[in-house]
Amino acid sequence: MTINAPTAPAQAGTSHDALAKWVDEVAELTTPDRVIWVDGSPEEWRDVTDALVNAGTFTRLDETKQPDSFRAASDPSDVARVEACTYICSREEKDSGPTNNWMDPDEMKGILTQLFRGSMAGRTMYVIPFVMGHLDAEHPMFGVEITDSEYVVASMRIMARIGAPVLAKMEELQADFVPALHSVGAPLQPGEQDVPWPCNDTKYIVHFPEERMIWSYGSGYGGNALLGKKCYALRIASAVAHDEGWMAEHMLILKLTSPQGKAHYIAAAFPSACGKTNLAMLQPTIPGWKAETLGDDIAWMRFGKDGRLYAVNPEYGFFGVAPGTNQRTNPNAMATLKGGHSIYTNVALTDDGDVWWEGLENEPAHATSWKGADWTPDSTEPAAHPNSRYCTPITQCPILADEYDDPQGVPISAILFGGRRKTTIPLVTEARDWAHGTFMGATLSSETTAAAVGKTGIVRRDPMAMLPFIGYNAGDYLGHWIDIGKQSDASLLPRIYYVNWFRRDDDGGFLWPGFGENSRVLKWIVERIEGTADARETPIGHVPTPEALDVDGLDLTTEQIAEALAVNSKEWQAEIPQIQEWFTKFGDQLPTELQVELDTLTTRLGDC
Ligand code: SAT
Ligand code: MN
Repeated sequence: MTINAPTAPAQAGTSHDALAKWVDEVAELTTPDRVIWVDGSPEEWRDVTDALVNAGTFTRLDETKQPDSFRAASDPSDVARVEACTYICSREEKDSGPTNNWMDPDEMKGILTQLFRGSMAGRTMYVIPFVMGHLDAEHPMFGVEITDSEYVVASMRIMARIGAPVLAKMEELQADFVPALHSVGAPLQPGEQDVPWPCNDTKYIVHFPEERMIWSYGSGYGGNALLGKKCYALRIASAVAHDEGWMAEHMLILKLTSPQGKAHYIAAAFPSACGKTNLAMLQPTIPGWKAETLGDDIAWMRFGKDGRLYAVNPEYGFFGVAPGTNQRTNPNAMATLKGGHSIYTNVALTDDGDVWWEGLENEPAHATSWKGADWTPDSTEPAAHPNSRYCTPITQCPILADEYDDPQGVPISAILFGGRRKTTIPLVTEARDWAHGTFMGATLSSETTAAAVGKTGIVRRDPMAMLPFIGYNAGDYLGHWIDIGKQSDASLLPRIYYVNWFRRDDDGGFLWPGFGENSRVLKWIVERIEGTADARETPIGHVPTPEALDVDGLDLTTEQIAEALAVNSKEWQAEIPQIQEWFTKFGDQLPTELQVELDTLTTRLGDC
C-alpha cells in the first residue's frame, strides 16, 4: 500500500499516464486528506478492516464461528439499489430510452462536479485498479475505482480481481480502463466525528456509456457503490458488447454433469433476489447428477471459433441475499461462508458474535437487529433487512467448477429465463427457436423484490432480467439479441427456456418445491438438448409431458404436477394485451421479429 502525502503528486502511484492524470484531477476536485493505491495485499486487508472496526462500521465476528469476517450495518436509508437515481447519460436521449433515466451528459457532469467538489475532505481517497474477468483474457476489461469508502475497498477486494498485478498489467499495456468514481458524499470538517455509515440523501448513480465512465455519489450500498458489478459489468459492458457483437447478461453460470458423465453449461437470468444464487449452487436431489458453480450473477458471452457461445463470469465473489439462505436452500453458500473472509451487511448480530437472518437455522433468543435494536423472536420487525447481503470469495465455494478461472469461458448449451409469477407461467417451457426464446426473455415478468428500493410484489416486465442494467436503448438491446441469433448456425446456439419456480395453487401454496428439486427441471432440459425427453407442443412453446419430468420420490400429486405444467389459455389471453402494451413502449425500436412472435402467439392461443 503506497500512502501519498496530501501534497505528493499521485503519479508516484503509477507509470500509467492517463491513470495518473485522472487520479490527480479527482484528488484536486474532491480534496481528500490522503491518497492510497490499493495493492490487494493481506496487510492491506488487515489495515482496512481494522479501520472499519475502529470506525464502528464493522463488527469483527467470533473467530471460531466466522473466521476473519465482519458484520456491517448501513444507514437505514441506504439498503438497496436506487433505480430512480440511476442514469444512463448517453449523448442522445433516444440512446438511453425508453427504460432508463436520462440527462444530458454535460448537464449531469455539471451537477456532479459540484457535488464531488470537496466531497472527500477529511477522508482517504482509495485508488482500486481492477479487472472484470480474467487478467489473462484476450481483451482484459480494466477499470479503476476511486472511492472514499473503506467498506467499498474491502468489498471490491472480494468481488473483483484487484490490486498490484492488475495495475502492473495496465501499466505494461498502457491499457484503456473504465474510470469509476465513487464518493459517499459526506465530507468531514476538521475534528468532526465520523458516523459508522457515511452517505448522503442526494444520490446519483451515473453512467456515460459512450465515454465508458461511471460516477456514483451519495450511497455506500453494494450495487450503487461497488462499481465493478452492475455499473461496469452490466451497464457499461452491455453498451460495449452491443458495439462489439457480444453479450453482457444478468446470468448465473452452472455446470451440470449427467450420471453418464456428460457435462452441459447453463446460463440463467432471473431478476435480483429471485433465487439466482441458489440455482447457481444447486445441490441436485436426483441420483447421479452433479452441479458445479461458475458464477451467480453476471455472464459475459462471446462466440468461440467453433460458433458456440462461451461464457465467463467477470466477478470474483458472491454478493448474495442472506435471508432465506440456509442448509436446506443453499448448503453450498453456507459452506462458502464457512471459509471466512466475508462481509455481512444488514444482517442481525447474535450475542455470541455470530450473524443471523430470517430463514437461517438456530434462531437466537436475542440478537441485535440490522437497525441496532434489541431483537427477540417476538419482535414485529425483522432481525435482518430483507435485502441484507453476504459478500464472500468465489474461490471458497466447495462446488466451484475448475473452468471458472478459464479466460476462454465455457460453451453454453442452454439459457434459462425466470421470474417470480404466482400464475400463468408454467414450471418450464422450451422455446421453439432463438427468436422465440428472445421473445420469452423480452417479455419476462416478475413480482418486484427488496433488491431495489420501492414496493415489492408488483408484476413488472423485466427483459432478460436486465431492466435496471441495460446501458443503452432497450429496444436496441432486444434487437441485439435477435442479431446474435443470426451470427451462428441455429444448431450451435444455446436452447432457450422459461422457468417459474414460484407458481401457486388456489390456496396460495407453492406448486413446486424448488431449490435442489429444480435439478429435475434441469435434467429435463439436458435430456431435451440430447434429444431424449418428451414434450408436448403448446401455443407458448414445448412443456414437459408429465411422464418426461422425473418426479421420482417427490411428495407431489399428479394433479399438482399437472397444475405446475399447465398452459391455461385464459391466463395467457389476459397476458397478451399486457405484452402488447409493454411492446408499445419501444416504438420503432422494437425488432419486428418480436412483434411477429406476439402475433403468432395470439393466433396460436386463438386456435386452442
Ligand atoms: O445490489 S446489487 O445490484 O449488487 C445486487 C442485486 O440487486 O442483484
Ligand atoms: Mn443481480
